[in-house]
Formats: sequence, structure tokens, C-alpha cells
Amino acid sequence: MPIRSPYPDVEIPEVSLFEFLFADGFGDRAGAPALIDGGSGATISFGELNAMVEKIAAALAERGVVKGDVVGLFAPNTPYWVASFHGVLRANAIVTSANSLYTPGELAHQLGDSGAKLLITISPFLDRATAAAKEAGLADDAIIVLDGAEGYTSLRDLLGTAAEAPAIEVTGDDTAVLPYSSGTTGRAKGVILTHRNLIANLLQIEPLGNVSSDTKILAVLPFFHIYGMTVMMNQGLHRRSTVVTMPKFDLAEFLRIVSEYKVQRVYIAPPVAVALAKHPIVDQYDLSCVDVIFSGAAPLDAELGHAVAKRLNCTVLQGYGMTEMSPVSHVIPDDRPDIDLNSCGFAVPNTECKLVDPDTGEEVGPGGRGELWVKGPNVMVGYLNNEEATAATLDADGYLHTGDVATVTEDGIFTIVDRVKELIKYKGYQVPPAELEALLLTHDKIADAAVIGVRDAEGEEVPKAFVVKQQNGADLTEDEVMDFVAERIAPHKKVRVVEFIGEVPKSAAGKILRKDLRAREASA
Ligand code: AYL
Repeated sequence: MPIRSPYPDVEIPEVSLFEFLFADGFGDRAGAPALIDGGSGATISFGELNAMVEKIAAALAERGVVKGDVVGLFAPNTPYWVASFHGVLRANAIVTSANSLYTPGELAHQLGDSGAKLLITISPFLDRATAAAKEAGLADDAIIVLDGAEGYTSLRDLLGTAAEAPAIEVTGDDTAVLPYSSGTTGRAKGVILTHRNLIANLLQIEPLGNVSSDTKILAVLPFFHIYGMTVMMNQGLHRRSTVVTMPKFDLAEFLRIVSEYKVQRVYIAPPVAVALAKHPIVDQYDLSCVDVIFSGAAPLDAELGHAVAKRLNCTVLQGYGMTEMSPVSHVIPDDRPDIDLNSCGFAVPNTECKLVDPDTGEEVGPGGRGELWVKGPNVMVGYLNNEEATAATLDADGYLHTGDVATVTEDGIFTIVDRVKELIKYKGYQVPPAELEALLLTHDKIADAAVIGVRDAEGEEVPKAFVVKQQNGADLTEDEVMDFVAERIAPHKKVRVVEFIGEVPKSAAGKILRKDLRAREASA
């Protein structure tokens, strides 16, 4: 029997995300701060944001952007990221959000794969953006540089248009965003999330979290990742909260901004909890404003969470989800801080879950362990141009197979206990082993390679490569392998441990037997 969310269903309107978030012009919150740039203190009100979004949409339409076009967004968190994002959607187009640390090759792959027509970036990223655009076949005039650069359209240029935004032509079923995720297997793929998916997830998390117009939310986690996009940016707009942005994580700056702006709600991934629990400088800041620290994107250790709660005198909560679920499917609600912090709480409204034994295919109940399957209005449509991966992830009944193993209590509290998919998470960021394996195979001294996640001395999950040398590769060193990878990919995907082996264990069909490598690792 599927396990239903204990919460009553919520109704999801069939409108575009813009209409859902902006339609009433933000009422009496129009003059209130929607976004504060944590570094400079520059503030944008809800009304100003609304006006910027209209102008950006108008200017994009003037440049030929039409319904269904894809626009790449490659920039760090600032209020302008938010304006650009909603400007693209308001122009009836689709955002594909790219990791700020991407190399030109990685960005080119995403731009090419998603069919992006334009790329919005900032001047410090322009070298990588132009290299990627060239590789993906985009013209130089397809790049918009928000803060301006000689020869490029800037945000100021867009805002200066005399034109009006086009009519809204999109509705719930249309694609809104294409974030990239490797899912359970293979390389990063475009995840098709509709306006309805994104709106649904905002309404699904609403009954579980105390977020209101009195709340200041810190957005240090990137908006390009679905956690920042839905839980920080769009939830902030939906609840009329004030979102304080930070372009990258720096502990001292993070603490300064939280205390200076009196932030009540801080969303983090587990590595930030380590710093908050252990770093001596935390004591130098008045953090009494903080009510809730919410951790997601990777497993939080309860003991660590309790240490943070004690040190900051706040509530620590955990949520679980996946890009493919827009992303939140499970949350410990604000009003239940008594729930075991090793768990990720209840299924959100409108969802049904199953736990399925991966070996037998049988459903298990409380007390058993099984792969978590989730069905709900937040579940993606599928992977872009990839029917095979879609069919392997979404079944005929509409359940998404998460690749995570969970348990559930009689009360409906879920705990993630293992992962049966390939994916590695480094500090909450996805590292697809298949991508690293393909890259390692391009080295002329490497005959074969397999990558799995292992724990380092701090307990952090890190990618480890098992490498088989070519006959000409006797002199290849571990450092050479790590450097080779590091030069070609974003830092979070670096191979951090290397072991040379005689042969990669494979099934008769040629699939890497990661289980065998994990067993070998466990017995080492
Ligand atoms: P993606 N515990 C264990 N594993 C987790 C957790 C958690 N709390 N959250 C995410 N994961 C892992 O697409 C899990 O393997 O989205 C899952 O399949 O980058 C994978 O990360 C998905 O990685 C929130 C707040 C979700 C944040 C998120 C982030 C979703 C990350 C719900 O409330």
C-alpha cells in the first residue's frame, strides 16, 4: 500500500509561475524589500522587482525570444539573478540554470544539450561564457552581460527598452526550467520541470514551514541549483519574505550577513553545519536572530545538527528531495522539532510514497528498508530528449524511482539510510561518476576506470577513481590522474582519491559492478 502524506491535499492553480507569484503586484508588500544583496546592502523592493521583470521580458521579446526558447543563466546569486530568471519566464521562455563553477566545456554541454538561444552572465564569467558559447554554436551577440562589458548588451540596456512585455502564453503544463541532474545513472541531463511542478512544490512545502512576510531568508546556496531556486528564491517571493543573497560561501561573511540583517531562516547543506558547530569565529557574532537552520541536499548527521542547535540556540530541521521533484518531497516541519533529526520527516501534501525492496521488487512497510518511490505534482515530466533515462526513472504509474533507500515509521516519518544509484554527492553537489569515467578514459595512459563515492577522514563523501593503466602507463601517478581531471571540470567534481587496479569489475553486459568496488573499499 502506498504511504500517503499525512497532510491534506493542497489545490494547485493552472497558471504560469509569474502569474502565481507576481499577479497581484504584491499588494501592500510592493514597497517592502524583496531582495537584499548581502555584500553591498543594495535592496530591491517587490514593486521594483516586478517592474524589472516586465522590462527584461519586453527586451528579450524584442530580441526575438518567443515561447519555448531556452535561455542559459550563468551567474552567482544576486538580486539580478532573480530578476533575470523571472524576466525569462515572463517572456514565455525557459531558463536553464548553470553551475557558476562550470568550465567552458561543461557549460557548452549544457547550452548545446538544452538548445539554449541566449546566455545571461556577468563580466567576471565572460571568458568562460564566450568560450562555451562558441563551442555550443551561439553567436557572440547571444550573450547578455548583466553588469556590462564592452560590446555586449547589459541589464541596463534591457531595462531601458520602451517596449512592453509580451502577453503571457504559458500555463501550468509548459516547461519553466531545465536544471541539469544525472539522476540515478549516467551524465547530467536536462530535467523538465513545468510551471505547475514549481508552483506545486511551493504550495506543498507551505503548510510545513513557518515562512512569512516577517521572515528574512538567507540565500547562500546557489539559485542555479533547485534547492536555492525553489526553497530560497521562489519560496521567498511566494511568502513575501525578504531574501538576502550571497554570491558564494565564506564563513566570516556568512556570519556577518546573518547577524547584520537579522536573518531568521538559514538554508544550508551539511558542510555548513560542520563549520557552524565547530569553527571558533562563530562565537564572535550575535546570531540570536536565527530561528531555524534547515539542512538539505545530503544526509545531515543528527549529532552535528544538535550541536548547531545548541550553539546557536535555534531549531535545526532537515528536508529531502531531488532536482527531479522540484525538489522537496520530505520535510521535518517547523512545529515538530522533536522529530529525530536523522530523519527527513513527512512526505509533503499531494504525494504518495512506496518503499520497494530492490532485490525482490516487493513493497515494504514500517520496519523494512526499500528504494523510495514518490508520486506527486512536483515530479518532473522527464529528462530532455532522453526517453530511455526517463523510462528508467519514471514508471507507468507515475512513480519516480529516487535511487535512495529509506525506512518509514508507523507515523509516516522517513529516514534516508542508503543510496542504490551511482550518484556521488560532494558537499551537497552532484558528481556523476559516469562523467568522470568518460573523462578519465580520454587520458592516453588510462585503459579503464570506475568511480565511486568513499568517505574521507572528516566523513565527507568524496569521489574515488579506480584506474587501470594502459601498457604504456607504468609511470602514471595518482597525482597526475587527479590533476588531469581537475584541469577539465568544476572543482566539486574533482577526483580526490585514486587507486590503481588490474581490472574494473564488470557484469557480463559490461556494466561496472560498483557494488563490488564498494565491498572492496569496505574491506580495505
Ligand atoms: P539533487 N538526506 C540524504 N540524502 C539526501 C538528502 C537528505 N536530507 N537530500 C538530498 N539527498 C541526496 O538533485 C539524495 O541522494 O537535489 C537525493 O537523491 O542535487 C539527491 O541528494 C538529490 O540531489 C529540501 C532541501 C531537497 C533541499 C533539497 C535538495 C535536493 C538536492 C529538499 O528540503
